[in-house]
Parts: sequence; C-alpha cells; structure tokens
Amino acid sequence: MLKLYLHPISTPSLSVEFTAHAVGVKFEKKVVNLQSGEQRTEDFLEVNRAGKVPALQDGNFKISESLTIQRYLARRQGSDLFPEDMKGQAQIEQWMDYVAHHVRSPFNRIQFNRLIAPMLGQPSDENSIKMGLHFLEESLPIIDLKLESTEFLCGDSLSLGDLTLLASLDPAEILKVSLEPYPFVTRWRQALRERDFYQNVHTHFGAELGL
Ligand SMILES: N[C@@H](CCC(=O)N[C@@H](CS)C(=O)NCC(=O)O)C(=O)O
Repeated sequence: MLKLYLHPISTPSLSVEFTAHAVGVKFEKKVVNLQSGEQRTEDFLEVNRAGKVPALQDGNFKISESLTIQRYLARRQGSDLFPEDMKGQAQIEQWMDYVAHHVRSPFNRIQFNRLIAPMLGQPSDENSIKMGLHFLEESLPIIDLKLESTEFLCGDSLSLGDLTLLASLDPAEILKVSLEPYPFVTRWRQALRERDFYQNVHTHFGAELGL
C-alpha cells in the first residue's frame, strides 16, 4: 500500500494528508518523529535523502516535496482537484506556488519562533515574527479579495490550491495570527474545516499533540 511519511504539525505534511483523503487514496500513515531526529536515520533517508517530511512511497517509487506529492496523488486517482486541462492546471499551480511562498513561508517563521523554539528550549526571534506578520499582511488581502468573488481559489470547485491554503493557515489560532481582518478567508476556511478530508485528519491543528 502507498505510504505517506508525515508529521502532525508540519503544514506541508497536512497539505498532503488533506489531499490523500480528498482524492480517496488508501494509504499507510507513517509519523516521523522529528523531535527525536528520525528524519536523519538511514531508514528514512532511504525514502527522502533530504531528510524532510512529507514523503511518499508508492511501491518502489519515492518522491518528496508536498506540492509535487499533491499533484501526484490527484493524477494517480484521476481526481478533479487537479483537472487535466493545461490552463486549469496552471491556475491551480499558480495558487499552490503563491500560497507556499507567501503564506506558508511566513507562517513557518512564526511557527518556528512561537511554537517550535519554546518546545526546544531555544530563544525566539521577535524580528523574524514581525517579518512573517508583515508578509502575511501583504498576501492575505490578495487571497481575501479572490475569495470574495469566488467560492474557492480557482472558481466554483475545490482544488489542490484550496488544500494547500487550508493547511498553511491551519496553525493560525495556536500561533495567535488573527484571520479576523479577512472575512472571506474566514468563511471559506470554516466551511472547509467541516469537510471529511479535514475531519479525517484532526479536529484542529496540533490536536494529535494535545495542543
Ligand atoms: N518544501 C518542502 C518543505 C519540507 C520541510 O521543510 N519539512 C520540515 C517539516 S515542515 C521537516 O521535515 N523538517 C525536519 C528537518 O529539517 O530536520 C515541502 O513542501 O515538502
């Protein structure tokens, strides 16, 4: 059976896990213990030489990078979350890339400094948090404007772009990043968090770790 190597508070892992449920693929979930350094063990490096989650193993075939895995899963299952037409795909990929660079990346800064560093007993970098919040103040209005005019990021049907965004925003409450200034993002997010593909993973970000 297809194996997915994940961690519950890794937002790229969540993008992949939401996608796996949404496209309806059966998979074995392998949680990689990042705290104990399991990602650097020889066994895991055989799956992903870069020592990062998420990673996928489908028989002898192994790939990493969340956006790539999302596309692979959707194509493998013939899912309309990533339809076959070239222009439709380009629109979805544009949002996946935008979200990964301009939403997930600033969130990662904030997550490291407000959640991971305290867990590791390391100091937090307030400047890095400020920069993260500043980058989000630039990108989230663009997304809010889009979701004012369409139900989903790419029109009237759910796509991989939505799943990438949903995962990237998942730690908002835990990280004390307010989404209140973005009413259309908030409405879209509430609706998607009710869906089975989300509920099959968890009730909220970090639930698996008791957060
Ligand atoms: N660009 C990668 C990012 C992967 C990544 O940075 N994963 C982190 C968890 S969010 C990781 O495995 N870190 C462990 C380490 O670097 O030791 C993707 O989208 O999959």
